[in-house]
Amino acid sequence: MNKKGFIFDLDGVIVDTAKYHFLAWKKLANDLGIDFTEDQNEQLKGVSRVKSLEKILNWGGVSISEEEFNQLMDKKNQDYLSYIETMTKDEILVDVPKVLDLLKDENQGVALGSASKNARTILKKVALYDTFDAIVDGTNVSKAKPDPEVFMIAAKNLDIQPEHCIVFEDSIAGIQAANAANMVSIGIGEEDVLSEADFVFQDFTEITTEFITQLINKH
Ligand code: B16
Ligand code: MG
Repeated sequence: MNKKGFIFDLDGVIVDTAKYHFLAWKKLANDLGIDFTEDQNEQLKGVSRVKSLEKILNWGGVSISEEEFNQLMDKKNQDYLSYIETMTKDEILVDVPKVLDLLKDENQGVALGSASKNARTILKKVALYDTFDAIVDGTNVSKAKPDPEVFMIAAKNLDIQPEHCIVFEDSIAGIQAANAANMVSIGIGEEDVLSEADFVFQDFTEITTEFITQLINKH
């Protein structure tokens, strides 16, 4: 069968919103008297908003009420939304449109599989909302990556079997989710970090037409 499902993570694969998450989490942490470094931000990649705040509070040894927790989550998201407000298609990562165009030309299924509850807003900002045949994000799932739920729903919405799906991911949790879903996992980033992936590329400039054609024609 040569119609496959190609599922893209958002942050770190299509756009670099990690830098905006960093600014918003850093402000929140510092306001609570907690240090927050770029290394810690790395550990929040692909992690849901709730789990991210839990980790930050844990690192700082701070405990708060449930009400305050919810207020902080809201505040962080308001800050984050103010950063993504000005995003344009110039922020799409290099050569992502090249691969999306190729998949569209080849009539392949193309889906988004992101942990972010803001994914639809971001896709509209960067003018990619209509590119995807299916969009599954943090508002559609009950279990966070590394649970395969987000990618399983994407495959179902594309009407393509999981074993005929290919996932592009920048986080370890996301690669584990793709592997658990029995999909081909393609890591975007550092080889040593994403060693559990079936293939790893630094970015989309390294992904050739031949490679995509092989994935399409694979049994
Ligand atoms: P939000 P992805 C993830 O996006 C980010 O990598 C992660 O840092 C963030 O906490 C998570 O989305 C939730 O985002 O607060 O917007 O719901 O990589 O799965 O596209
Ligand atoms: Mg990501």
